Amino acid sequence: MTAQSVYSVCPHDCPDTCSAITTVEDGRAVAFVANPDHAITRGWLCAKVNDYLAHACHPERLRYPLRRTGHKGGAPEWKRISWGEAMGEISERWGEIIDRHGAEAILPYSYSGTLGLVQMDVCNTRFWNRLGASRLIRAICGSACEFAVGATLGGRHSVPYHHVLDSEMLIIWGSNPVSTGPHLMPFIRKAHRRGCEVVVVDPRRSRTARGADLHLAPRPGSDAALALGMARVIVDRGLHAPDWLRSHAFGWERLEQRLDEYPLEGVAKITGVDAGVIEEVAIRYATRKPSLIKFADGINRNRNGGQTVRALCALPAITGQYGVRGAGICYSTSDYFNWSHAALHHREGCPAPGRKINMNRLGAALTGEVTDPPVMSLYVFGANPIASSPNAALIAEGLMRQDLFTVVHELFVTDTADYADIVLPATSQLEHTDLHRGYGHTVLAYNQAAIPPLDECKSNWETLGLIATAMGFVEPWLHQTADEIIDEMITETAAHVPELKGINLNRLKREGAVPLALDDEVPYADLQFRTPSGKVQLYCQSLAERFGVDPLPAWTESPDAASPPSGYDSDEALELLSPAPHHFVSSSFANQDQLARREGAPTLQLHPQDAKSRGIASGDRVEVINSRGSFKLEARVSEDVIPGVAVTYKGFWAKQNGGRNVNWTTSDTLADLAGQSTFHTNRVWVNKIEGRRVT
Ligand SMILES: Nc1nc2c(c(=O)[nH]1)N[C@H]1C(S)=C(S)[C@@H](COP(=O)(O)OP(=O)(O)OC[C@H]3O[C@@H](n4cnc5c(=O)[nH]c(N)nc54)[C@H](O)[C@@H]3O)O[C@H]1N2
Ligand SMILES: Nc1nc2c(c(=O)[nH]1)N[C@H]1C(S)=C(S)[C@@H](COP(=O)(O)OP(=O)(O)OC[C@H]3O[C@@H](n4cnc5c(=O)[nH]c(N)nc54)[C@H](O)[C@@H]3O)O[C@H]1N2
Ligand SMILES: [Mo]
Repeated sequence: MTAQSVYSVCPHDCPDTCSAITTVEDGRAVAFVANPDHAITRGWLCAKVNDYLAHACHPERLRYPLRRTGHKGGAPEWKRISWGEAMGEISERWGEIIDRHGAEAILPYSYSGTLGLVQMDVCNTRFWNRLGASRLIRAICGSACEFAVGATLGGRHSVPYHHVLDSEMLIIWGSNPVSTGPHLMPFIRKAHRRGCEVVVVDPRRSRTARGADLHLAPRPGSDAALALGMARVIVDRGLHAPDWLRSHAFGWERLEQRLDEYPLEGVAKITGVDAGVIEEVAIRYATRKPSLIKFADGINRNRNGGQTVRALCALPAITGQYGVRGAGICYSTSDYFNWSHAALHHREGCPAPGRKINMNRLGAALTGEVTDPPVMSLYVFGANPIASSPNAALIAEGLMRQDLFTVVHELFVTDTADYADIVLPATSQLEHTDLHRGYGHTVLAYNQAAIPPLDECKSNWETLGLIATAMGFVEPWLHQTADEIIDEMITETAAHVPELKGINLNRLKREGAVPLALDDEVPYADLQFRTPSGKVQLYCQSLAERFGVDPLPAWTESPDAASPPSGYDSDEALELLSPAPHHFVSSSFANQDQLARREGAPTLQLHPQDAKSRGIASGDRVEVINSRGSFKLEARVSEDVIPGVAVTYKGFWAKQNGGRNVNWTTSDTLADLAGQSTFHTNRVWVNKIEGRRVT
């Protein structure tokens, strides 16, 4: 028996993108452990991925292509078919659809099952360009953040995790890294022990808030007012940096005037946070320098998410803290380099790019919002929209259409796969090759296929190659190996990204993880911002023109339009937040027994006041309902949430929880910027199931 070790990478949606080592014996993976030499992973894996073999070797992994024989939805019946039959049927159906409606009638839907360059980025682009299919606006997660940060600073260039060791104050604003980016935590804890003050801003007491010095719990969606109110305090006290602002910010005079609209008492009223506390935090933020603001994408998932993030990005400018080690913002490193667009897309000989469809409007798109041509086929891979996309009841309605041809490429028969006409079995990360870059750091990591694919599983890229062949597409860039793609992408990108110098496929294979040549850089140290003014763009005309938002950061009340179901009063509504669960990544892992046990059944957390007025006690079954839909779960009465707010976690599979989850209530209304999803702007009504109250 010979054991062999290969480099692996956690492919899941998390800023940490950990590097691991898989041990293989006789073609079987026997161990998956953290890479001790990776600067972020540092020899440990999170609760979700620690037992990755249980995920990859799950007894319910799909192993063969399936064709549905019974009804769509519910508990469909399946018949095993060969890959040849599956390819024949897909190419034939698509051929007919293209003849009748054009290729834009086909919509690929993918998101975050894997974040690999080959199995996600390249799979999102090349084949669909060649086909001329509709394109997906990928706005489910953080597009408002991306646009807001990009417009203000010129790109996403987060401070490296270890720079928090130099911070004197850290505000973790609407983020929960204990669960969502755990490899930042050892740095935060070390800084904290050394005396760095840690403040968490979150309407609920999250795991991260529990460990903070101070927890501010504003009303959901009121953070822009909070930030601008803090700015006003800072200016009133003369703690801002006028010289810095004059030299390095654009639009400060106008923003300074705008701050008149955010007096302390008014902001306290909007946010529900005590005026004295806001004042104290503002003063400390401006005086305990360097001070750092950490946020992730959770903060932007509400209707005014884009303007909220612009307000947060203004604070370091007002206090002159961009370009200072341990200060500024800690968000995403995604713009340290961008892959060569030409190599990613390979548009040679392709039809004109197809129309764009916002992924947050999937249900609407399938049920009449998109016409000329209507969507006649959906190809889902690396995503589970029935469980994870907003307004799932409408998505289910769309997927029930008898004339819609749905193909789902998956590792498991998910909630979404239940609606497929054809299900194709996908490889796990242990069975395919890929290249990954973190979005919380700047290390590239190579994932070598450790074991052969399980039975008839195929990777995303291999599957699209087979469909390309069946459709008669012979372009070589649709039929490269994963290594050829990685090699080409690095070589082409290195032509405009000097930080890739010295990094190539062979080195990645040999070393597993290779940092870009800028890991210790202080972002914006040269105070050059890639914005139109070259400065921090506090006033932004282009955003105003493109999205119709105020050119300055501003807070506007942007309530959910959900109307009360009959028998309920409007003022009985609660704001339902559905943040990230600790033991799943969105709906990935929620079908894994041990993790599901640790996470527990879904609960609805309610403040005692809201529970009392509804006659609800911990352990009661409750129904959560609004005009979009409803779902049922168990109540937990807790002071961890503020009055007027309820909390449950995203990610639970609908079919394992009575047929529906939180996304039966979430809204598909788009946010203020970039078509962003608005999961957290969700008005619901809550009712104990036995015995509806008599009103
Ligand atoms: N364990 C785990 N890790 C994950 C994920 C997962 O599902 N599970 N998902 C991954 C993905 S896809 C992403 S995008 C990231 C997200 O990473 P984060 O943004 O850190 O996570 P979220 O839980 O989405 O949101 C963070 C916090 O925002 C709070 N929040 C909601 N609305 C408001 C508001 O209006 N104001 C304020 N101040 N706070 C608010 C929520 O209560 C929550 O605690 O995490 C990634 N990591
Ligand atoms: N209520 C609520 N819902 C939310 C959010 C929220 O805050 N609240 N957050 C949203 C956010 S931030 C995000 S990013 C989205 C994520 O939404 P999705 O991207 O849909 O993520 P998952 O639900 O994890 O589904 C990913 C699927 O990909 C499959 N998969 C994994 N690897 C592969 C592969 O290599 N090939 C193929 N073909 N399949 C693979 C997995 O088995 C899994 O079923 O969820 C959103 N949903
Ligand atoms: Mo996300």
